[in-house]
Amino acid sequence: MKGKARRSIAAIGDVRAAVLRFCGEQLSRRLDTKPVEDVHQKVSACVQQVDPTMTPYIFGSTVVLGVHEQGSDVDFVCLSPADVQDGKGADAVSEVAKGLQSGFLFRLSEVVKREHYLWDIELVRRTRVPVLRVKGGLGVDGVSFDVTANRRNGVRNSALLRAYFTQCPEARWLSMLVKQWSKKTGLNASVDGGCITSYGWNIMVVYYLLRRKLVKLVPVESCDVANIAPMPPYMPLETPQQDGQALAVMLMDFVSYYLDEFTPETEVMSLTRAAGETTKEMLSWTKQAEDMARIRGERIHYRWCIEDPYEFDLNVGRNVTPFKLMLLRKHLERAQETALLLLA
Ligand code: DUT
Ligand code: MG
Ligand code: MG
Ligand code: MG
Repeated sequence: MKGKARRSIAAIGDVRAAVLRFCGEQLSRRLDTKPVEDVHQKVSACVQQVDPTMTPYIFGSTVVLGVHEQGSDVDFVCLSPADVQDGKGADAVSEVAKGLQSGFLFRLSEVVKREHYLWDIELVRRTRVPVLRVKGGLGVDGVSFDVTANRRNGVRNSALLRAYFTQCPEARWLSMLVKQWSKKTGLNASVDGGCITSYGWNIMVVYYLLRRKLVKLVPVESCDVANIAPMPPYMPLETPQQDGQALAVMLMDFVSYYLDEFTPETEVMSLTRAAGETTKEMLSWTKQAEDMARIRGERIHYRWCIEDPYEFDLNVGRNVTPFKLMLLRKHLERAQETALLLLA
């Protein structure tokens, strides 16, 4: 992004202290995955009643970060033995496939209602992926979760992110810092008016690490559901090394990479090819493709391009409109002054 005008940049000593404070706060809380294991058991028991051949797999932040952050939801997908055996297979995207998934989730919702009448549940069929949403109340010890069916891609992409984050000790901390900043600024899609999912922010973190050669490329094909456990092991977090110096430098460098070096006009954040090699032109992610999508009644933007490693032709940044891109730039500028709002 251009426009290097006079910007004040947080002093690295202040950033280091703020980052240590953030990590200290996180480490003072419960981060183990026992609450997730408990929910996993309860969900498994319900799934068993609907179809004993289906297995609920956990994906999302529990897998990616290896911890359970308070307030984060838990993501489940129920897979059949055939889904698992063909663990590198592409996910079906047809309406028929979606209908079958909704059918399974409906039957599951009936069982869940019967077994756990205190849980607040909602079956959402109209989204790209049908999902059963369960809001944590007293009944599930405050843990909220989503259940989907027959889709391997979330399990694969979570394993891929985990394989990156375990290569570099600062990476998980950077991911957590970026995620909480994206939620505070309203840029995270989980907030009303937000535009990039936590998943998208994680790909951005990994793409930055690849660009800086802080991690090695993990072939996307190496993630095979057949070799992935339904419930991933807990990976305790540790206090950052060197009093947080390396992490502080990395955080500030992440912001300046996306402000001043990344070229959204031509470049695509992609984990599929060597970092820096994927262009919008190669993927035909052009103005014309935006117009074509609009004719089909979809709103897809190619202003901030994040290639999904497993879905065909899907921009994870598709909700970044020209206006949202401007907001993103403003928030990044402010992040440079405030170290992702840690000093605000
Ligand atoms: N996911 C996709 N495609 C998307 C969004 C999400 O495959 O466009 C999958 C992968 C991801 C999981 O859902 O690992 C959960 O996504 P979310 O955005 O909720 O990320 P999270 O890491 O679970 O973060 P949070 O703590 O905000 O829930
Ligand atoms: Mg999640
Ligand atoms: Mg989420
Ligand atoms: Mg979720």
